[in-house]
Amino acid sequence: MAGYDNRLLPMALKGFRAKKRLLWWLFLSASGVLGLYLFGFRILRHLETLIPMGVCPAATTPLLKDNFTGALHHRARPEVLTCTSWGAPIIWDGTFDPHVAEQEARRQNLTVGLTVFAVGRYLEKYLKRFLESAEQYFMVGQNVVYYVFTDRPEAMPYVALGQSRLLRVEFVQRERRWQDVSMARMRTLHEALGKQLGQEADYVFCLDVDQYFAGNFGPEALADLVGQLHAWHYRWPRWLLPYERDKRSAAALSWGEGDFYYHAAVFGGTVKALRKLTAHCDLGQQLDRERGIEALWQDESHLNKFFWLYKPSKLLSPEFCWAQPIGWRTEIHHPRLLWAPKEYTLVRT
Ligand code: UD2
Repeated sequence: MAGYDNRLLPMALKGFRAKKRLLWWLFLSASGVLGLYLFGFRILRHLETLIPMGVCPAATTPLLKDNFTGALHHRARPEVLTCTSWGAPIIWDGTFDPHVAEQEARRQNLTVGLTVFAVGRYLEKYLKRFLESAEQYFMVGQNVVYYVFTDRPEAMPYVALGQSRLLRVEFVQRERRWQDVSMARMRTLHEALGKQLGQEADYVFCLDVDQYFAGNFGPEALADLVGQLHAWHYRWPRWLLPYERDKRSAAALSWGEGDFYYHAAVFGGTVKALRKLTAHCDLGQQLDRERGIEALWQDESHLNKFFWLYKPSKLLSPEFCWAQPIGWRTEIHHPRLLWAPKEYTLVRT
C-alpha cells in the first residue's frame, strides 16, 4: 500500500500495551490500597499471633500456687504464657479450678467490692447492662458490694440484686474533659477505700463501665494485687508497647523497662494494696499536671508505671477482658468481660 509506514503498527501496539500496563498498575494499586484499608488491619492482627508469648520455666511451674485456686494446671494451656518472671500466675481458662476458688472464698466469708464510674452520658449508655451482667456473672454466690460513682445519682437505673449483694451510689463532680473524669477516678477511689468501701470489702475490683460480663468472673481472679493483660497488646514485643516515654512524666518508662501492658479497665486487689496503687497514680497525675503535661494514656500510663515498680501478684489473661473487634483467636476460650462498642462521639460530648 502506498504511503504506509510499516513502523506505525508496532508503535501503536507498544503505546497500547504501555497504557494497558499503566491501567493495570493503577487498578492493582487501587485494589491494594482498598484491600489494605478494608482487611489489612485484620491480616496484621492475625500475623501478631505468630509472635511467641514465652513459656514458664519447667523448674518454676510446680512451685506456682495460688492462694485461691491452689496449684495451677500449666500443662492445660501450653500455647500461652501462664506465669511471670517474678513467679505470679497468669490466669487462663483451664489453669485453675473455679470450684476450689469459690469454696475458699465462701469459707473465708469474703466481701468483694466492685467499683465503677458512670459520669455524664456513660450512665445511660452503659451502666444498666454492666450491672445486670455483673449480677449474672460477677462473684456469683459471694458477698458483693457495688459502688457506682456518678454525677447524677437520681438517674440511676433500677437493677434487681441477688442475695448478699448491695449497691451504693456515690456522688462525684463531673470534670469538664473526659480525660479528667478518667484520671479523677484514682483520687476518688483512694478516698472511698479509706472510708466505708475499705471497711466493708476484703477485695475490690475497679472496672470501666463501657464493658459487660459475658462469662463467670469469680474468686479465681482474687489476689493481693491484680493486673489485666490488655487485649490489644498482650502479644506485642515490649519495645512497641504504648507506655509513656516522655521523661518529664511521672508515668515514664524508659526503653527496656516494663513487663506487660496492663489495661486500666480492670484492676483489683486488697484494700491496702489498692490504697497504695491509687495514691501512687493520683500523685503521679498531680505532678504531671503541675508540669503542664498529661501522660499518653492518662491513668492507664500511671497504672503501668505502678505495676512496673510494684509487681502484681496475679495477672488476668485477655480472656478476662476481651475486645471482639480483634477477631477470633484460638487462645481465647472463654471471655469473661467484653468491651462494649466505643461510641466516643456520643458519650464524650
Ligand atoms: C481507655 C482505658 C481506660 C482509661 C482511659 C484513659 C479502655 C477500654 N480503657 O479507655 O481504662 O485508661 O483509656 O485514657 O481502653 N468515664 C465516665 N465518663 C466520662 C469519661 C470516662 O464515666 O466522661 C469513666 C467510664 O467508667 C469509662 C472510664 O471512665 O469506662 C474510662 O474512660 P473511657 O472508657 O472513655 O476511656 P477509653 O475507652 O479510651
